[in-house]
Amino acid sequence: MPKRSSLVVRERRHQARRKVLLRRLKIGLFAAAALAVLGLAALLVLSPIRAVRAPAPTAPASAGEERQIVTTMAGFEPQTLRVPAGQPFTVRLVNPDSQFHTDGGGWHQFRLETLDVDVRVPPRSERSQVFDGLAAGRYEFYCDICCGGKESPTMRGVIEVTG
Ligand SMILES: [Cu+2]
Repeated sequence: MPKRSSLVVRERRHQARRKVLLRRLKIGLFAAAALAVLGLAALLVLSPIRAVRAPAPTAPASAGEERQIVTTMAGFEPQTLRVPAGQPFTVRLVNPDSQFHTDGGGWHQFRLETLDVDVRVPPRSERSQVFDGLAAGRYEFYCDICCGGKESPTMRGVIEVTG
């Protein structure tokens, strides 16, 4: 009889310990799941902010005089650059458009076929293109990403090089 009761006691202790372990396991699993959900939520909340706040790439090298062209859905501003022949210069392309434009996602392009230049400017960013001294002439550029592409009269321009 005392043997049996000690067996029962041992069995009860065993069960109690198992219950405690099970409860700890449940709490651990719940905590892990809660952390995973919180982490995912934080990622979802922060990722668009991070995208918008993405720092502009470091300023690229520039040479000579710097000329700025603002490129938006309305076109290039200005559409004509006049530079002297044989002088290096830098075109700074500023794109203030947001990525929420349905037409091209806010990207613009600065394409000069004759010089094999193809700069793509992401939304709310700047890019620079350095030109070594050019020979006199007209160098046409266009954007083929938005607004009907290169056939659009506003998404075209020209660099007039005189010497
Ligand atoms: Cu464009």
